[in-house]
Amino acid sequence: MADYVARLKQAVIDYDMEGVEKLAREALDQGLDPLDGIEKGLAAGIREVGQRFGAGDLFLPELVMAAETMRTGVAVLEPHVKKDGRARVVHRVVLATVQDDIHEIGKNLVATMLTANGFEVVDLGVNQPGDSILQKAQEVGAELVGVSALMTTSMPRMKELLSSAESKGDRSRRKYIVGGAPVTDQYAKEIRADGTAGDASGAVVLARNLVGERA
Ligand code: B12
Repeated sequence: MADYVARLKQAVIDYDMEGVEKLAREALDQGLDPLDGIEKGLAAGIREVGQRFGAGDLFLPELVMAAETMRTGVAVLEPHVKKDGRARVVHRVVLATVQDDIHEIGKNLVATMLTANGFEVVDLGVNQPGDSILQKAQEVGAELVGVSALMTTSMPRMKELLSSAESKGDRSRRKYIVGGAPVTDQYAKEIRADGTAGDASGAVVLARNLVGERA
C-alpha cells in the first residue's frame, strides 16, 4: 500500500493529470485506505510542489497542473472515505476560504473529513467576504465557523472576520476556527480565534472538542 501512496504523491509532482485517475482507481481496488491516499499521497505531493514553486524551481502553469492533478485524484478517492455511522446530534459547520484567496484544496479536505465524521458542512467556497460568512452562519444556525487562508496577504481577513463577529455579538453564539498553511497557533491566539489545526484530522479533533463531543 505504501507503494500506492508514494505513486499518488509522485503523480501530483509529475502533474500526471491523466494517469492519476487510473492510479487512484487501481489503488482503491487493491484496498488502499482512501484517506491515506489523499493525505499521505496527494496532499504530500502538492506540498512538495508548493515548496518548489516557492523556491522558484517551478512556475504557475506547473502549480496549476499539479493542483488539477490533486483535485482529480481526490475526486476518485473522496467518495470512498468511510463515513462515521455513529448516530449523534448534527453539528452544523460553515466553511469558507477568505476574501482575496482562491485556494480551496485544504478547505475541501477539512470539509470531507468533517462530513465523514458526522458534521453537517455548509461550504461557501472561496473568496468569501466576511459579511457573507457571518450572514450564512447566522442563517443556518452554525455552531462552528471555519475559515481557511493560504496566503500571508489574505490572512488579515481572518482577523477582520473575528473582529466583525465580536462587534456584532456573534462570538457567544458560535465558535470560530481558522486554518491554512501560514496559520500558526500563535496567530490564532493573537486574533482570538477558538482554535486552529494543521491538517484535516486535527480539524475534526478540534471541532469535536469545541462542540463538546469526545474526539
Ligand atoms: C495549490 C496551490 C495553488 C493553486 C490552488 C488550487 C485550488 N483550487 O485550491 C493555484 C495554482 C490556483 C494557486 C494560485 C495562487 N497561489 Co498558490 N499555492 C498552492 C500550494 C502549492 C498548495 C496549497 C495546497 O493546496 N496545499 C495542500 C493542502 C492539503 O494543504 P493546506 O491548504 O495547508 O490545508 C491543510 C491545513 O492547512 C488545514 N487547513 C486548511 N484550511 C483549514 C481551515 C480550518 C478551519 C482548519 C482548522 C484547518 C485548515 O487542513 C488542510 C488539510 O490537511 C501553496 C504552497 C503551500 N505551501 O501551501 C501555494 C501558495 C499558497 N500559493 C501562493 C501564491 C503566491 C499564489 C498566487 C498569488 C500565484 C499567482 N502569482 O497568481 C495565486 C493566488 C491567487 C489568489 N487570489 O488566491 C503562495 C502564497 C505566498 C504568500 N503570500 O503567503 C504559496 C505559499 C506558494 C509559495 N511558496 O509561494 N495556488
